[in-house]
Amino acid sequence: MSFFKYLKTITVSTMSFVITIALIGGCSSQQKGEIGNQDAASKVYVAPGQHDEFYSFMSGGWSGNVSVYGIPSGRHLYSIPVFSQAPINGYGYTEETKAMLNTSFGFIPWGDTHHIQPSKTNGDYDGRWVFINDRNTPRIARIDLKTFRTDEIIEIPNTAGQHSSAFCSSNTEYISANTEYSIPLDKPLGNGVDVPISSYKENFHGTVSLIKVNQETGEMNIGFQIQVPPFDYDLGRFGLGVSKDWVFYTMYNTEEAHTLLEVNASQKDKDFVLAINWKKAEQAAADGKGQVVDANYDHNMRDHETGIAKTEVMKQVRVLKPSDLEGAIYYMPAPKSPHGINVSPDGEYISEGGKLSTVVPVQSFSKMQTAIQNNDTTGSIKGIPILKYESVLAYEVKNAGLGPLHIEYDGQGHGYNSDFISSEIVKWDLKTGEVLDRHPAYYSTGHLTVAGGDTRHPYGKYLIALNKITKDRYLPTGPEMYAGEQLFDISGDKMKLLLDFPVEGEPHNAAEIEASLIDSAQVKFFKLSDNKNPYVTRNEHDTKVVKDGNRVDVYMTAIRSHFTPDNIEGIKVGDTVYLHVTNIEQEWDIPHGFAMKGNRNAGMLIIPGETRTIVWKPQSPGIYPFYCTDFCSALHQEMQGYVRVSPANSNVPIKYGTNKDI
Ligand code: RUQ
Ligand code: CUA
Repeated sequence: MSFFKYLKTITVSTMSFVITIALIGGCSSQQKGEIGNQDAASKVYVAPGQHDEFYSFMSGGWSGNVSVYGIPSGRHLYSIPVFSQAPINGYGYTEETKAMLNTSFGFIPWGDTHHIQPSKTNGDYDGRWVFINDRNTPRIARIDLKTFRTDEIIEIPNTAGQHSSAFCSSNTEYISANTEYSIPLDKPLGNGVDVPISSYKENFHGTVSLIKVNQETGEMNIGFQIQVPPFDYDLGRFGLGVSKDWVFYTMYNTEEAHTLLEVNASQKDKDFVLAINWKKAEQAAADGKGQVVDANYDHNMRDHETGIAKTEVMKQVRVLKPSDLEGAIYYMPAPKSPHGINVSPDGEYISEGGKLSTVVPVQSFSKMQTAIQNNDTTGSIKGIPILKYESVLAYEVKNAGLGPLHIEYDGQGHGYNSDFISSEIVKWDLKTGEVLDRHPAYYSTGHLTVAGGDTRHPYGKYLIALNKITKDRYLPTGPEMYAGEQLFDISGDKMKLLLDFPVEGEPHNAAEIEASLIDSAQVKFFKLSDNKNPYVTRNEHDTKVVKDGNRVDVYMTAIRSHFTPDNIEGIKVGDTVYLHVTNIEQEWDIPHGFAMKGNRNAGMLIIPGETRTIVWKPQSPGIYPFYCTDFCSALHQEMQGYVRVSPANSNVPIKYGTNKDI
């Protein structure tokens, strides 16, 4: 059947499925899952004052951030600002955090997050960091789990549509990132970037990037890149256990199409999984293989002393070619246009969601090693040998549903795949591929996440379907609705639907970490004595207003329930005012907010012990009130003040104070 016909068939079947569901309406117990069931309710009930068992970190998709949920309750605990400015606390607006969003393209206040990966030790989560990618502006962020804050963002050069990222190796040695959209590269890697689009085959290239993580500090640096053929590298996973030295990526568009990919990149029957022995690649880079080329990318880090983000402009990167990696890089055929990929807890099975096929192929790592030894190949592409499909295949999961996208494992010998088109979750035996159970999902599941599902020891217990379409699952909110997640109990033979809950943006994937790995290590406030911000004010006696030409620095403190100073005069139109506010509280959960009338900027939230700075350029003379935005005490309303702004040519002197006439 031609692809177009195929597409029509799947569209029609999706439609009729959706229509069927819509017709069944509210009266179907199946559609409502097992929610009405007391037993299901008690499984997700977390009593008031009690805590959830797991943190779920969900990529926020086009929100550019990460959302944190409690599982099993599905309660939204927090959203971590990452690639997008966050008016909720001033991230990306304050002077301390703005540099976090610098890129070689300039300041970019938005991102598209896709894949969350927690740091690991010996293949299990260790609760130190989570990493996440921005697909549009190729960047990777590291979030510290003691503070739930973005501490570092590194841009990835020679890359576009950075989708197969940010995957993490067994001991967090590397985070991996790739090109999905191949692009032309500057000399000496390519022929330059200003080339006709029609010269795709000659001039476009893909890259794989391995980002080295410092084990003490978490700091990321690009270890090396590998230049690969111009296919679309889609998703990836590092091996575990026996395969831990390897990393695997799905890819499509071996047709090398550059237009109407839905048809032109679906011509061939098979695409590939790219398998790289990263240990050997690391050795090749250490031996000086490949070449160090000019590059231009930003590396932003929060300075641990001052708390202020700084940008370092990076100028070089080492790039290897497949010819530098003999015996360390292979293609394994996969059914056309595969999407998700995952590796079983023991590292032996590698399975992909062949989204345009109905089977899930499962490759065997040991068979792959034998095939490599026997040179069991069917040719090569640009120096990358292609292993024989049959030689590396363990089995195909038949009846895996329509449009299999993602796979997870539960550590009890089962695999699970999601189906976008037939909207279901299918459970199978990991040794044989025999289908054991299937359950409808509402609707169109993309990623799946089993608690701890990509580790050596999955917690199992729960599976979350990250659905792309919400339709009628909640009270409608106009034409735009949040995405819907569904929590399944997978502890028994049959999957049981326990709970629906909505999430912000489009969560492409998620990771559940045992709460006990994270909760006891939380930072509750910052020690004022450790605050090395150059504009810190540690007590009210040291507050001041300093004018130097048109620049005014206000050194202010906040404590329940007043600012010092709270009356300021002598500021003129044309001045640039830096409002440095230090929260001098030393107690958990007592932030103060700060907002200035007429400021063309966000407000800010200041955590105890920290200093935050917002810039204000008053536009016209007048009295400008400011106030605390966070209800911090019974006298929170009273936490306010006034700034007098005079005309540019006035001679009102700088005066400031609290509880006195200035
Ligand atoms: S994706 S729905 Cu961006 Cu991970 Cu698969
Ligand atoms: Cu401080 Cu309200």
